[in-house]
Amino acid sequence: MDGILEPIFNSILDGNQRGVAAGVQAALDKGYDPEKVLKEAMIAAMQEVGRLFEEGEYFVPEMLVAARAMQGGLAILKPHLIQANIASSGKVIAGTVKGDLHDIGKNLVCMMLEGAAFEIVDLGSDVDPEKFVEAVKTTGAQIVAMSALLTTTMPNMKVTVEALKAAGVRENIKVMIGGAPVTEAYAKEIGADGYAPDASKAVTLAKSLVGLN
Ligand code: B1M
Repeated sequence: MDGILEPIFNSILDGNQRGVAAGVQAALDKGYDPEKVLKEAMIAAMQEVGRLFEEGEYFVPEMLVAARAMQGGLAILKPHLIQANIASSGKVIAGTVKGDLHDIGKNLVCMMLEGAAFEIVDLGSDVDPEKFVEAVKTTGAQIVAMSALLTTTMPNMKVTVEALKAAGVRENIKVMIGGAPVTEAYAKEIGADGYAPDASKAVTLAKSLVGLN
């Protein structure tokens, strides 16, 4: 990692929100590609935070301040990841499933979808299946996009698909899912319409689900 990306990486590990913001701004000022900054410094740092947590060197508070520092950097990066588009590609209801508070990946997916001219109805994190159902009934969206980061909350994706079926709205909507523990096989198993491993592939998938490519 070079001398521009490394301070961003280290500031996330230290939970230093100002350091991340300053580092991201410095990288942009130097003409760095925003996606490179995102992937090579910021997402890489969150992976390292996860590794340190697994090894017992970091605890929940450290994960939390790292996440806050990451969100601070994302706010600066956002306008650079979103390009101006004219026609709407469609509407997406997004949320992290019930019981799960991890929202950084979901927020990134929303940002990239916005950049591809999708309108986003962001339900936030820890979203009840009934809330997804209600949003499908009231927003006229074409896609439900669910995120989960915990193996223990992944089953709530299935519960949500079942709730959509029980409410009689499953046929009206495409369901896409993602998040670190989620797989293509799991998407098939629960009857989702698609899985994407990262935010840029989520855009390709969403476009294909609404017939745009
Ligand atoms: Co938590 N946490 N956490 N955590 N946390 C993980 C997920 C963990 C892997 C860490 C570890 O052990 N290595 C582990 C899960 C283990 C498991 O289930 N297999 C874990 C744990 C155990 C926990 C707690 C249970 C800890 C505890 O309390 N003892 C607890 C649970 C709380 C809860 O949710 N109920 C907990 C809490 C937290 C914080 C609140 C402190 C904080 C989250 C803050 C926040 O999000 N606002 C946090 C964090 C920061 C992490 C790690 C370190 C980083 C997650 C992250 O933001 N990554 C994480 C370790 C890791 O992921 N390696 C960890 C960056 C983000 C850009 O990546 O979210 O994967 P990601 O999103 C990617 C793709 O997955 C994909 O695109 C994104 C960008 O490319 N994607 C989609 C995501 N959603 C998608 C949807 C799509 C398509 C693609 O379509 C709809």
